[in-house]
Amino acid sequence: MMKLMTASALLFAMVTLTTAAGEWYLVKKSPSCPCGWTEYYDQCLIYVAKPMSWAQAEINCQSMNANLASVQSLEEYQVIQRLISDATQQDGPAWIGASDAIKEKFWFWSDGTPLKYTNWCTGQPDNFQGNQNCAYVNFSDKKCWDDGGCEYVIPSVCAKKN
Ligand SMILES: [Ca+2]
Ligand SMILES: [Ca+2]
Repeated sequence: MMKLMTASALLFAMVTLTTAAGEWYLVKKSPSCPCGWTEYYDQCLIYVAKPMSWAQAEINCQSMNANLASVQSLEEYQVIQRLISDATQQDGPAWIGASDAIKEKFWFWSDGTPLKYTNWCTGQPDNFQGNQNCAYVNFSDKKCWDDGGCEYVIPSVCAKKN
């Protein structure tokens, strides 16, 4: 009797695993992001026009199951810049997820990943007046990154896994 139960439990487990794998396959194959989001590899990106402080912007992203965007390559930065220019016909500033607010010069992304790729403007991040801990894009004519005061109120870009 015990052996029979064990065998049927095993069979049940196998069926469950197969179903789970099938569902996972369906999820992975799903190509589309929610309405209004732009697909980029396994991510969905969105430009948020409403001006907010960096922390407000991050919490707003989190309310959509996202974080402020963590930019991992020049290509991804260019996608984000295009998102901004498509939405606004301008190349204005927007928060991304990099911050050194926890410890000066220790930059990381709000989604928990380390900063590898960066596009800082020359001389940035400079922590101007000892109080610049949050990264935004499209600074200066070069449209590169600057560290600004986290209380600046500007648009933002969120990203989440697709
Ligand atoms: Ca700083
Ligand atoms: Ca700066």
